[in-house]
Amino acid sequence: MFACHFPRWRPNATRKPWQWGRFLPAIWERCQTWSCEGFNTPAGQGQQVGEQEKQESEGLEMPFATRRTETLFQEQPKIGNQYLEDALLKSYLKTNLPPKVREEVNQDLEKFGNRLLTEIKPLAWECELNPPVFRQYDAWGQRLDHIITCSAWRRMKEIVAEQGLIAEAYERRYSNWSRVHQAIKLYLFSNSSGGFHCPLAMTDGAAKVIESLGIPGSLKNAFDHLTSRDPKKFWTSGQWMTERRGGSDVANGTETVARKQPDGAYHLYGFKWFTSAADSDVTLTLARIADAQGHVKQGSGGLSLFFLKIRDEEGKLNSIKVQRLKDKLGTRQMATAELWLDGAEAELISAEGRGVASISNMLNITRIHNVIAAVASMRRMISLSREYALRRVVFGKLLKDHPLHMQTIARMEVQTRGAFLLLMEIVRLLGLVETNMANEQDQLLLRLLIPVAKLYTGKQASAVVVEAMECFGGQGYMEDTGLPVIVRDTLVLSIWEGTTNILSLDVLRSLTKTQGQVMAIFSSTVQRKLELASSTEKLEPAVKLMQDAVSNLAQLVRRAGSKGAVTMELAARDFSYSLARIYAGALLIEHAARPDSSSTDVSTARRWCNQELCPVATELKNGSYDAEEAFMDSCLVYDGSPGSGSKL
Ligand code: UCC
Repeated sequence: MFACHFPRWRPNATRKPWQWGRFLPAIWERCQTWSCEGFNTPAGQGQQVGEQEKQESEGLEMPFATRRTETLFQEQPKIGNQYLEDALLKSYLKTNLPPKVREEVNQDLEKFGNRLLTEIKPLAWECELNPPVFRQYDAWGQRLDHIITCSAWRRMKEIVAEQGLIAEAYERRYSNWSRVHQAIKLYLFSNSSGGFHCPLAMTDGAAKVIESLGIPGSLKNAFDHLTSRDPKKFWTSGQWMTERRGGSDVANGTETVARKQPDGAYHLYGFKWFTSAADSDVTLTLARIADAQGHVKQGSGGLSLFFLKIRDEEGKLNSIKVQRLKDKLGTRQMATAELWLDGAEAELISAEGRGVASISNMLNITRIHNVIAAVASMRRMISLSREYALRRVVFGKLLKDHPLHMQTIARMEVQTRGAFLLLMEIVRLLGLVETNMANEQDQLLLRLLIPVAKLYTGKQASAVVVEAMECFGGQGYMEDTGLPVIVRDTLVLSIWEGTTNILSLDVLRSLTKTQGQVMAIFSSTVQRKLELASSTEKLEPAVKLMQDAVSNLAQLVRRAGSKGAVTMELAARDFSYSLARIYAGALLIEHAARPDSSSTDVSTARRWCNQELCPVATELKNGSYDAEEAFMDSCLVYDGSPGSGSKL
């Protein structure tokens, strides 16, 4: 059916084997234009190919020419200034920022976009090619525990200080809009950061914790370093929460013990299993304070929060031993280590037993950074895909002229736009909270939306980057294109800072803590946004779908009180997805209802709302959260395995 016109080239006796090899590139090049009947083949093309082939076989030297093998047969996709090329970002700023702020922010972002292209992106690639190296001993057996980072990584640290990527949020020169400004810079930076966005996330989180403690005198110096614009002064922070027994279950898995010293400081003893950016200057970590008899309190109430410097002025480690560096799937540019704390000197910075609640301030910031990274990865892969589609010819025409290919990218674009507006909403709310301009409702909404956005965008990003990799065919799978780096580095986003299920349970935690009040705020906020669109005819179908989803959700929440804990847990993930889809839908509709909105804004909102907006309602109707279904889940998982006997 698909009779392909292969080049009629046959090896013959007079042709030497080395000549066949020289002919292969010509065949490959021809492959780019092979026509297949059944596909859209321009009339007469087959005949043209035949003619060309004849000419080539007559002049054998031409296809064998080295010149031809060295000719690039596919141009690589190139990206431009990522700020200038981001239509939604620019329209968001135009709609929301006060004119004076917008003008200044616009200039800064344009300049930053250029610097990213010319200076920062090449450094990121260097970071990828020169991952950190661990040197445990010197030639004479002396213990060193040196984590050696490359010069590009160290340069990155200077640049982020100069650019004020942390400082911007704490100086608040644009009042409540400072967080939006910072988040956009981080969003542009993320995929050109060579992994440096990770220490930045934790640095921001540490500064936030210190600020929320009122910047006590003992931490003033650290706060100044963490929020400095001076490259010589700027410090980064770690966030050591994970131990061998506790990644998610920090409360029960943390074994590190803190012993109080006569001078009031503490010495920490324990083993930290994952410590990201282990080359940082300082860190926050959790430990259990031992009493005079050496006893510690177990559980969440036994954990306290500590601040420590990782090295002293001479660079000597603070009674810390590096066991080894982690061998990770991605984020290889950044040193993640296993560390022994062998009496590391630390300062207690929370009330005793309030460690988890205190470090939550850090978690909520790093989770926002996670959202930034997720949206940035999606955006970068789409930018590359759409650019490639302008260069790559298949089946006789550019990829951009293949409707199915465009549909694939457009679907990713819709997902990315929803995620972007969700991100902007969170940082907008954070900015209001930090400048005392938020009411209680804003605060509760922010508390709810952080885990919702983190879990949802982490999953979206993983799906989008894998889909986008396919837009490059086999090239997408090639290491030296840099595309697999983006894919690998994105896959961690649904894991670190809390997995999807842990974040879903955190969504329930925020509901329980407010006795459901936060859901009333959620619904009324969504309704308000929908009302703004009520007079926009083109958005009517989308608004209708949203209203149905909101009412399904409200019904479900009303009935939730009578459901048991298992049902709530089983519904947690679908419930969180429903919140994400509904809230992002409302934001897209609100954006599309602006007087100067574009047809793409309207189309995005409509397309977003055509997906299932409230999966939790459907699954509830299907009985997916019933006890029998939970039992069947286990049966399915263990079907045929040795564990099944005990289950059935
Ligand atoms: O992976 C890590 C480093 C990676 C590198 C950083 C990359 C940054 C990425 C940026 C992109 C470039 S560090 C490890 C990350 N680990 C986690 O995320 C832990 C995941 N597990 C959880 O989140 C759990 O839910 C826990 C640990 C928070 C659960 O702890 P508990 O103690 O069992 O939970 P409780 O008892 O419910 O909560 C204790 C208190 C409560 O306050 P009170 O006592 O006043 O009622 C909670 O309301 O903490 C409060 N709380 C929170 N408050 C708990 N979570 C939160 C929250 N998210 N926000 C506000």
